Amino acid sequence: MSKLHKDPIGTAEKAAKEISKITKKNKHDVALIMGSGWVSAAEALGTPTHEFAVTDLPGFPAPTVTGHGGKVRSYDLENSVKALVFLGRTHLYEGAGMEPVAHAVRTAVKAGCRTIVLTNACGGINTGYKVGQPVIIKDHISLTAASPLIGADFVDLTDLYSKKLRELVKAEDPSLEEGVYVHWRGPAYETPAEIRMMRTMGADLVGMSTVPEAIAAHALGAQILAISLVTNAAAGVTGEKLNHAEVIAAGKAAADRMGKLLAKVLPKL
Ligand code: 8IG
Repeated sequence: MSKLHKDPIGTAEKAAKEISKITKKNKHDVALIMGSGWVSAAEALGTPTHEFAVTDLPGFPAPTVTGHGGKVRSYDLENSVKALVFLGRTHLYEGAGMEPVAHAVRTAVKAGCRTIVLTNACGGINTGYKVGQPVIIKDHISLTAASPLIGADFVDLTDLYSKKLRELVKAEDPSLEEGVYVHWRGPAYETPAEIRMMRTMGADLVGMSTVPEAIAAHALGAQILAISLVTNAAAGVTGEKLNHAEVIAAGKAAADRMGKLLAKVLPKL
């Protein structure tokens, strides 16, 4: 590894050891990264055995965006499934590069998690979507030209968003649709012309997260489930302007349904 880069996997191993120390659990099974709007959905998982600040672990920057938690919780779910839940995440647009973006999922994999569940709030490009609708991510298009991987790590992304896990979630809730998610660096939202370009490319959803985490976790052997919550119509779809407060409000309104879905699905992953 180039000396320009730190040691991301080593730092994740250190963070995972710290989680074991804090929770007195030698491993966790599944991790959940809760994006904006999803934090209150975590309530449906019951009472965590432990809660601590991400900044108690090595390698995590303090959270910067309103609506994001900066907390980690450990849960003992049904079927003795141990779940690690990160409330909030770091985004590429925060400007610190890919390492902090990928750190939570790398830490989770090093803590033993074989399954990573990524949630986010996003814009709806598909005009059939309604605000407040959850959509399972079936594939992605990366428009950031940035990767969390460094060096000749030619990881296969054919089944990045595990078909098996997608089928399992749809069995729980057959009304759920699947879509293609575009990763946009932000922090500015897209122009209407960019949204038309994305729709032409085959995209249904657009957001500023999830993709680097999915790639980094899959490169370490984890299977991925990703669910988006459509909290606004993408630019130009309705003629309305986009604002962050509306996104937070739409997330809060849907949190109950999301929480119940996650509580049913997590112990089965
Ligand atoms: I919430 O419309 C949310 N996040 N890029 N575009 C992009 N990210 C988003 C959007 C959106 N809404």
